[in-house]
Amino acid sequence: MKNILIVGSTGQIGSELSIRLRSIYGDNNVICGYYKPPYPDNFFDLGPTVEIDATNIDQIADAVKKYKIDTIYNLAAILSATAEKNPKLGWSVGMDSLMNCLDVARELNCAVFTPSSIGAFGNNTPKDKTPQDTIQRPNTVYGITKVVGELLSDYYYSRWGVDTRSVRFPGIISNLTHPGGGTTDYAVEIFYNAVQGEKFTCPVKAGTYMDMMYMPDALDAAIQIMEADPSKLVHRNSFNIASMSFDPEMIYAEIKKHYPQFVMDYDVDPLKQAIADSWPNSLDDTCAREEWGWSPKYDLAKMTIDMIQVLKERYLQQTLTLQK
Ligand code: AKB
Repeated sequence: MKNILIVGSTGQIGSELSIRLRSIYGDNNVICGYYKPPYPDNFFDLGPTVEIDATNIDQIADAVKKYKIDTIYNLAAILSATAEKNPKLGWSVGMDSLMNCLDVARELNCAVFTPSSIGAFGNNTPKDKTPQDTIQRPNTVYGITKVVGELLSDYYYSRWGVDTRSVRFPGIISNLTHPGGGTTDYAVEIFYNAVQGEKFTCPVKAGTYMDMMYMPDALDAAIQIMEADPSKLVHRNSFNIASMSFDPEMIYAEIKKHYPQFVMDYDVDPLKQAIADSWPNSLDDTCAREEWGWSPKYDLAKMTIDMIQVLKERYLQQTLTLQK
């Protein structure tokens, strides 16, 4: 990767992936595509940016030509719970951005990363240690866009040789930009409440297991898969990756080790619960480990320590700034 375009660079993944990519490939070689505010305060100072509506193919093509792009990170998406409330929007954002990125990549010779998700599986997929190649019959529009994305990306590779690659992200836990509209968002929000001394009300039941991942590992995955030796890749779109699986009681217990007074109760959101129940408990990521050396660094305990430390420092800084 030399010149990279991120479509959807201000979202949960994009806002941290852009920082990491710029630290590796150079500030001027990573072009951040943005669509709607809010942008971080310093967004326009950190490196090249370009306004891109992912549903507009000309805007993507113009940016690819202007900046001589060789790799596109296609991150535009509407997450699972929001997409269930507005299926048409979920479908059009997911599919239009994908088709546009694939067509531009085919025409202008770029590699494309498009994330898939644990949402690409459904009720009749094996729940535990879900295999790499298995039944994929999701019952959410988000999941359907992810399965179509996997299939179309493989199609563009086998038919036209477009270098498409992908991983199936679990719920991603991050401390910079909030996810918004996902089923796994609770595992991010719980940290913010704990650090601010507030009670947390969990929208999914105790005993609901899902794969989760700390953002630094997710970023490693998104970069390593694009840098992987293509001759070693048996699969492409998309690889199971995993680092931890937990239910609300497990993350609550882990946070309580640091905040013994912290309180969590439940108010189950039927939509999120139904989505979570249809997803795997844990994925088998053997193929990613074997084909491109996937190896996560964070488990639940290590992630909890880091999340709390980062958020605590941030709130302390904010308090000090307000007192000045
Ligand atoms: C969501 O909850 O929708 C996402 C995902 C698992 O893809 N975080």
